Amino acid sequence: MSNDNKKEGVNKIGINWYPGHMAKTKRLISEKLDLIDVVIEVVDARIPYSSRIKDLDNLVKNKPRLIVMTKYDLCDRKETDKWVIKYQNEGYKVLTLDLTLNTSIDKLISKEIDDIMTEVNAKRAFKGLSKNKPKVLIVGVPNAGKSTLINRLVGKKVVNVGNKPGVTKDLSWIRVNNNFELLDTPGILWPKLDEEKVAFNLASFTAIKEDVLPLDEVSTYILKMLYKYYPLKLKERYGVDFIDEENIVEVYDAIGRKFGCLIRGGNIDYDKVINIIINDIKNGYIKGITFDLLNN
Ligand SMILES: Nc1nc2c(ncn2[C@@H]2O[C@H](COP(=O)(O)OP(=O)(O)OP(=O)(O)O)[C@@H](O)[C@H]2O)c(=O)[nH]1
Ligand SMILES: [Mg+2]
Repeated sequence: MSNDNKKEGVNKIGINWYPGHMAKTKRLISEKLDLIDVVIEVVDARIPYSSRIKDLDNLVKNKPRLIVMTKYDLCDRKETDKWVIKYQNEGYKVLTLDLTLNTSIDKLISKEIDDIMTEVNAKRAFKGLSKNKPKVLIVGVPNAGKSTLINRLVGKKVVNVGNKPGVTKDLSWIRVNNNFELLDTPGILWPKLDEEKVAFNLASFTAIKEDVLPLDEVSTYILKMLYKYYPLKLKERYGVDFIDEENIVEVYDAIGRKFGCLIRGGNIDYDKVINIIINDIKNGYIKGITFDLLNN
């Protein structure tokens, strides 16, 4: 947790977070783009800005787009809803979803796709072309919930899901009730990371592989964000009610003692403390949080 480590950690995120297979996924998506009628951009409702792929317009051009915010059950709805309104004002269609619920989201999505296709088909008819069965591209950062969304739409497990980035490795077509076809894709990020906050937000919500992350930096970031925006949750979970640059080691010590993370000699096992904090966020034990706050 030294300052040197901090600098190195930020660099590490910058260097390692865009593995070659993401470039390949983008190339494959580009090749298939002519077939696509609608793009569903899957966004994590807890980071409604940071989890939007920054160069997506270059990739999917002007294809009609629907933004689906997953994990609505885990976010701070008051804050996330501000982003929904912002994106709607920018002209996007936006849906917020809790994919753990047993509601029939296929009707919701079908309706949005039908709306978009009415326009698409009108243009096709004008050109003398027949109606299309919609082909829908699902894109998003790693771990956003793309494959979960597809399984929910189909009504059974047709693609693998998992609470870590990089679960989907290939592009695959899936048919939904004869209504439309979906293209599941591996999560993608963008090559140049110029916003440090975005990197830490993506890291906090497991869009970046753990083995390339400075985990102590990520857990400290999480603690500071909780202190700044959700102090009651910080207090409730960790018994901590104040954090600044000076007392951060004491904070880790206090959390370590609270959770019994001790090594021989009564010293604190910092790796364990870091794991607890990261897993609390990863597994959604701390709910009602959004780390992108408009006007902040
Ligand atoms: N609580 C909650 N968990 C969700 C929701 N949607 C997805 N998840 C969880 O998020 C994790 C990632 O889901 P995936 O569908 O595998 O994500 P993905 O975007 O396909 O990830 P990659 O294929 O790795 O890019 C899984 O543990 C899901 O159970 C949601 O609305 N609420
Ligand atoms: Mg997937």
